Amino acid sequence: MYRKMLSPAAAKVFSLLLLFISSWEICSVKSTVTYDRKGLIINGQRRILFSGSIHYPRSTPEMWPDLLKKAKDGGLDIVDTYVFWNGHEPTRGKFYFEGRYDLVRFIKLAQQAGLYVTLRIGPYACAEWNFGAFPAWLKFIPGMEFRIDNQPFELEMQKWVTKIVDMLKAEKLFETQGGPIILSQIENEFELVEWNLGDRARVYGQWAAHMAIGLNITVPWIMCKQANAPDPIIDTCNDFYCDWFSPNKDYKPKMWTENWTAWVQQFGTPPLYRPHEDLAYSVLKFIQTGGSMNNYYMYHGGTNFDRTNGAFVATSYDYDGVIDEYGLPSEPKWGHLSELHKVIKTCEPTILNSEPTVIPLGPHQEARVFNPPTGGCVAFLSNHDPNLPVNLTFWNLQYELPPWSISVLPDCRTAVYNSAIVTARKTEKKMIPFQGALQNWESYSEGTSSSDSSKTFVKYGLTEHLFLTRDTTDYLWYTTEVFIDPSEGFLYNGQDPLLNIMSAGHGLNVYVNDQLQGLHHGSLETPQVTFSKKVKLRGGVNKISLQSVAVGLPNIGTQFEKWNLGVLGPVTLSGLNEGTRDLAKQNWTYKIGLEGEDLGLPFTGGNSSVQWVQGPTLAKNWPGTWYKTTFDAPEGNDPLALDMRTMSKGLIWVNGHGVGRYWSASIAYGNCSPHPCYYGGFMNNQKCLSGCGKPSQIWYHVPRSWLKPTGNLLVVFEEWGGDPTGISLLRRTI
Ligand SMILES: *[C@@H]1O[C@H](CO)[C@@H](O)[C@H](O)[C@H]1NC(C)=O
Ligand SMILES: *[C@@H]1O[C@H](CO)[C@@H](O)[C@H](O)[C@H]1NC(C)=O
Ligand SMILES: *[C@@H]1O[C@H](CO)[C@@H](O)[C@H](O)[C@H]1NC(C)=O
Ligand SMILES: *[C@@H]1O[C@H](CO)[C@@H](O)[C@H](O)[C@H]1NC(C)=O
Ligand SMILES: CC(=O)N[C@H]1CO[C@H](CO)[C@@H](O)[C@@H]1O
Repeated sequence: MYRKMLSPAAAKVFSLLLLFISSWEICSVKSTVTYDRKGLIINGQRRILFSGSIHYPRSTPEMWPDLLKKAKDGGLDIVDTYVFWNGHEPTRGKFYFEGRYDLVRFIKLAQQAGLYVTLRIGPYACAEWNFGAFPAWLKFIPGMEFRIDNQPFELEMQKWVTKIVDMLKAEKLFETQGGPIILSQIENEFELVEWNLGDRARVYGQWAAHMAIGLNITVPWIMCKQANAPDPIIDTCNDFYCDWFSPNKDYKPKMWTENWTAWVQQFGTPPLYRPHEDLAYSVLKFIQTGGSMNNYYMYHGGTNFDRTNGAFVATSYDYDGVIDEYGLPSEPKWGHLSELHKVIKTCEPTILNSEPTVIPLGPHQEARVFNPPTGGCVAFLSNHDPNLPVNLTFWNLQYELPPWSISVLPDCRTAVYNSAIVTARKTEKKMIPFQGALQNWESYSEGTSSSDSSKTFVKYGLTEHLFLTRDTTDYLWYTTEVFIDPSEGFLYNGQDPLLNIMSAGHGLNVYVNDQLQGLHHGSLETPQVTFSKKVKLRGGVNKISLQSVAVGLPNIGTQFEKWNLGVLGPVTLSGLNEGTRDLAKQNWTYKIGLEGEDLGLPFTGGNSSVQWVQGPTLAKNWPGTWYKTTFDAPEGNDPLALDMRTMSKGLIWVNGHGVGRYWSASIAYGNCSPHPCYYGGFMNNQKCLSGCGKPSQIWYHVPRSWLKPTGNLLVVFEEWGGDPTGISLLRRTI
């Protein structure tokens, strides 16, 4: 836990602050964003600000205006987003700012909705996003080390951050230019890396801060979870509760950049919930202890479309957000927090113009009273007891408080809001099938080795997966030949030889002479895959084919860019007459990606030369199979989803748009046992876990804007084997 620092010499602080403010004033006479210990000061006015995270690529531009309006209507002042470098520069020097990656459009729409913007440029985003938002090519620049004092990294980072800042300045998007951006973040939760890596990390952290300051963005920079953020950067808190937090200087405001509305879901964990009562309690506790900016992470979580999820992260990024994945308000969460925001707004000047007096009212109960000489009186009554309700007497009046709750008295007499008393109406959401399962499926089966394709190449030994794919696909084939002298006989004392394979992750599908030997995968905790099985070989040439599979790149950890993927060995065949043969020491034939990807199946379904089959010959429960069909859009505007529970694992495209990775095989069922709830007063699994022992995710969001009225092309690649005739289209309704 952070301990408040003693304030340094007041004179020094004051002159620093003056310097900071005056440098803004050179740029713009009228609009300013400054701060003091009580809060941000926007155009001269000190504010309590409510903020919510909405990551632009996790929804579609067509959804943005409605999401932003719902955020504004819900009482938010700010929308907060990361900038996703690998979405914008998938190939070095080739930039993409269209569609879901149209950052400027998103920021302008936020302004039109009446919201400010916090832009977390990073460029490290974490965010359960593929590779923490670093482009895969970055890793392969010679001498590269991420997020540490390393010249190649610092050069690329500075180039990128400068490009973004220049773009936003050119569009006049900073508040001081008349735009909505009031805060910008450099780096992201770096403190942890510093503790792990020491001096070189510390040097880089300070370099990043000073590089950012040098960009003259004219609004404050923040660094979350960075107690040593150099002045004038504001260090901010990320946690389930942040009332304990103090910034590193007493003239900086107390701000909470990530108030987790729940927690991320992986393939293999159940959906996680955070009770809205607890969320509201945490926000009030923060504000009554001097907090002035709170950001819900996530306000709208959305979807990890395409292949944008971090390693093993589910495609739904719902996050139990205030607005659900499909863009519908999660009630009563949305309503309960809207009321909180409204009440606090009525108290804003009173809270900002005074320090609270703390009046103990019991062992776990207290009042905090804001009563400035300028007038007004606001009281917060707290019952921090997690289990027992209480009656409190405060200034001669009685108040009943539920356990783990805070009441707001905007006139110090009338309790108009309590964090645990929910008056907003709960709404049930339904998924309604549209015309039952989809019909008229056709199938196309992939080959079972690299030799089935023309786009192969030979290399001696085993090569790292990402080095070859550069993350342009999840799949990489490794194929080699094993010659067994027929004259020796090949029964080896009546025993088949043992094939041993180690893969660094994430998935490994093994074929010997085109016969499937096993479909294996790791997990977030243990991405490595081990295969060890006796296999039947024949006299002469045998073919061993390994399909290595990525399930998103890691987004967190110390130097995660150094983590490898794919079959790196050992690969051995033991129990031969000669003993053990080391297959790592011979030629391998490689093939990047799937044959179906080369044929353009995801985008067009392929041309007339692709031999799709249908009817009784439709392949079912067969690994490495492509499926396609067409469907008409259901009438109306309800959000849509595909129900994938009869399938196992793979990828989905609709009209060429990547719906995402799906994984509904039993191995990706919600395993609740290692996931206790840790939400303060709600140490209770009933409150935040559901769906244990069911697939982590069965519904996959298909944005309306991707559809035409009729003839929409749905393509699915099934890696393990499934039955497409069970796939159905659903409407989500309230
Ligand atoms: C930022 O401002 C300083 C001081 O005015 C100036 O020297 C520097 O060139 C500016 N940098 C940028 C990127 O505008
Ligand atoms: C609080 O007081 C009311 C009215 O006197 C009573 O009905 C209620 O049971 C009391 N609650 C608690 C927790 O003591
Ligand atoms: C391995 O591959 C290289 C390059 O294709 C080739 O020159 C060499 O002859 C191969 N070695 C064997 C043992 O097949
Ligand atoms: C179909 O596509 C393949 C691969 O892209 C190409 O080689 C072939 O010429 C195409 N055939 C027709 C009939 O367009
Ligand atoms: C900055 C950062 O890494 N934030 C992460 C904090 O944890 C949440 C919860 O998983 C992530 O979503 C954030 O990206």
